[in-house]
Amino acid sequence: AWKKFATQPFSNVEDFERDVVRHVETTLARSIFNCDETAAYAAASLAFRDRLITEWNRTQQRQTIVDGKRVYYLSLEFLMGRALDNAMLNVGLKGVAKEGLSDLGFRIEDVIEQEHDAALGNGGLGRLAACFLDSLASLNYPAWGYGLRYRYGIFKQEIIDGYQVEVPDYWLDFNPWEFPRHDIVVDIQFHGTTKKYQDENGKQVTVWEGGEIVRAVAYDVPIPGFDTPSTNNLRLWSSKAASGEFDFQKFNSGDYESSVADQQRAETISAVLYPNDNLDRGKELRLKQQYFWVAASLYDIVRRFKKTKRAWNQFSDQVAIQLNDTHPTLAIVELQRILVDLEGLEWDEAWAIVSKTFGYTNHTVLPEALEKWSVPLFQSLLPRHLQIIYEINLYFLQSVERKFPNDRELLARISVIEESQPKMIRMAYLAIVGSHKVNGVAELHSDLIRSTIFKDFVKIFGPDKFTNVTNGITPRRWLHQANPRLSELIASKTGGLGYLKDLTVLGEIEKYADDKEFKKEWQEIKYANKVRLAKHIKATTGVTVNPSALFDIQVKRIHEYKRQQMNIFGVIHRYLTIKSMTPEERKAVAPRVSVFGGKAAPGYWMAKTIIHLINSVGKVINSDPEIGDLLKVIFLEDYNVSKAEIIIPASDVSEHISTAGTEASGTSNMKFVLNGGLIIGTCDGANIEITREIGENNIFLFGNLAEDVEDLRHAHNYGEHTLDPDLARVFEAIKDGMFGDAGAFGALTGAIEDHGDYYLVSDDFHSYVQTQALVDEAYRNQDEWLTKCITSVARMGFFSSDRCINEYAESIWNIEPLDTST
Ligand code: 26Q
Repeated sequence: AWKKFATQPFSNVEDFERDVVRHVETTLARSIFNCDETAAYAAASLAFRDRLITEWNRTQQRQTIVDGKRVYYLSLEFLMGRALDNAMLNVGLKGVAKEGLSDLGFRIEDVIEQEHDAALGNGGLGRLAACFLDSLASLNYPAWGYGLRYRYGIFKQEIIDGYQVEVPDYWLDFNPWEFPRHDIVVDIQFHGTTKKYQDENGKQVTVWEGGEIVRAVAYDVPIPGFDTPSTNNLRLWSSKAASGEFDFQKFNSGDYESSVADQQRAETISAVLYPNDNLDRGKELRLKQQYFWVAASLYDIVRRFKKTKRAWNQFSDQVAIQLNDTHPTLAIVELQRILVDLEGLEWDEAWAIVSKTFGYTNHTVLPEALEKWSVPLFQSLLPRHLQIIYEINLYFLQSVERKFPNDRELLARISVIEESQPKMIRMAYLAIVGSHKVNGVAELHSDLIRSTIFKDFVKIFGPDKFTNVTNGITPRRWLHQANPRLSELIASKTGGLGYLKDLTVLGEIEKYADDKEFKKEWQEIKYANKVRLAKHIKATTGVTVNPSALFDIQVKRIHEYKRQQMNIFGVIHRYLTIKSMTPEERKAVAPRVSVFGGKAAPGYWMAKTIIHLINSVGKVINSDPEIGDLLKVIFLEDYNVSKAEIIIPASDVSEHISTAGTEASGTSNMKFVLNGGLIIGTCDGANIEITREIGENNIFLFGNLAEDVEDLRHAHNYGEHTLDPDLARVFEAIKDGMFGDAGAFGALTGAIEDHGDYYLVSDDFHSYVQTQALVDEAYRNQDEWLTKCITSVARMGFFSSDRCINEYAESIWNIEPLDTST
């Protein structure tokens, strides 16, 4: 009987409309005569959700029956963006939805716009995790994501009088994409004490007792694959008070207030995403978040494994766990604790299992981003874990001592414990020691970690443990969804949407790189995308920009190493140059719109000053009647995933200009090129591999190389630093008050003039300005420009996150896709 009544999800327009109306009337309890866009969004989402749930359940059943190896992706960040558009496209029913919604009186774009971004991440690392989930599902891998269900995602950015103001992002008001699992709860322990004793067989055992308990509740999010029934699971943990007798007693004895306070303290753990990107601040609550999430996830993973009744030595044949940076490193310690303390395995036996299970991905070489936690903090919060870390370190140091006898300095350098005041735990070292593979995210970055920060470990473990997996992006969201017209054009020349499943098929469009008709269509699409962005700029900033101007875009987190300051100094230089021209000379200037966007960490004062300068410069230039359309400067408020989907397809040129050797990979560089924009960039991160793939005639590279950075910095510190003359003129203009209160920007100029110019802005400035002139020149020849763009897109196949995930699957996880035909 069950089968007969199983849910039949819609697949045509009429059934879709019926589902939407049913959800409006019954699920939302609203009259169809009172159905606005919000309600239409809600009902359409619920209709698609019904479809996803069916396939999601099937996928999970299939995984259980096959009983093969699964991969678990542990990430504190998942920057998902909107789900409805993605679900419609991945399921292949956007056309149906469009027609159905139109019948009901709605434009699908307006309905999609109602959704609040799921912004549970800061930037690159979090968005990478989201692209990986899309690829894992699209490639039918049995995979789960584990994260935290923050009540507040990354803050919303408002620009008030040119300054960044942070507004909380409360996004859970109505979220049809999550399913609370009130039956899946794990109680997580903090603080307390440890005791050692002998059990009945005379074996030494350690128990961890007392302290406080916080309850983790699972919330599941379905992740649909593209053009496949596979629908994977993202499990996010939410914290709440454990309803113990203690609270109950408090409550009954009239201590209501303190019982509520306990509740709030527990809920604080998953309340908010830390808004720092590439910076570690060592806050206790952050460590609590990490352990809470890691312990709940491991309990869940181990429980699933135990159901299969296998022997422990088969654990790593069934389970691969990938650590997205060091944030989940405690998982290594927690699994060792479970196996030794709770399951009674011998230390060595347990350690063999643990170190075969984990893989660790490093995303940064910046010293200020390498996680360290103080030993006293650990002692108080996780006393048993501290003991285990010491023990892991002891065995590790002993093994190194055997291999490299009498090298005390080596031991001090590689110890998981830094002998500082207070002592610190080096999480990256712990992650390396406890993993079977360590990877960087682009070739240069992987080479750098092998030759600098992890050099000693390469000597100890051998080179095979360290590898590279160059990042990728999902072409479903970053081409098909963000740029539907370009996707359609490509599909029309490559035999349909198959290219979205094998991005190397893009190669087939290279034969149109000189095709007049094709180029015309290409140019029209780019122009339409620029018109769309121009409208957005007008609506949000009030500034009118000319869509025929060259759109030059830099959108990413604001950070000194990414050098937005160099970009805005370049804009000022351009402004001064135009101002010094005769009207006749100005006629030859190529019009340009410089677009910036990105959030500064709330405590990162220098980054906030950069935002302030960009806005101050924009205010002056945009209202200068002499300049008109020749130059406009725009700061787009609140850059996020859904805004990226409008911004990226509209670029002619995008800027990826980090100091060489600092940007691990970058992924927006890939998104911009895939959408037919060219890059101005340094020889850093994935720019280098993009150049290799698309050809150096199709990219504007400039600046010093990573291998020269150390010497340049050294020279600066010995006073051999002369300010670039063009940059000096820019600084004079700033100091003259051309952009308002000169004092406000003293820190920015001072960092370069007086404090060693750590990010080499002055060293690279001349080369940057010259290369920008080459961009102007190249853009003048639209015919050649279009050839460059088309050729570049044709050669971007390598940068699909599908390729990237297949590399992880083969070389790190050793997992196979599931057969979805049964
Ligand atoms: C660490 C400790 C305490 C608080 C916060 C953090 C923290 C949070 C986020 C440290 C780092 C991050 C994020 C790092 C990040 O986004 N890295 C980027 O990862 C991308 C994907 O690999 C790369 O493309 C970028 O180059 C890299 O900057």
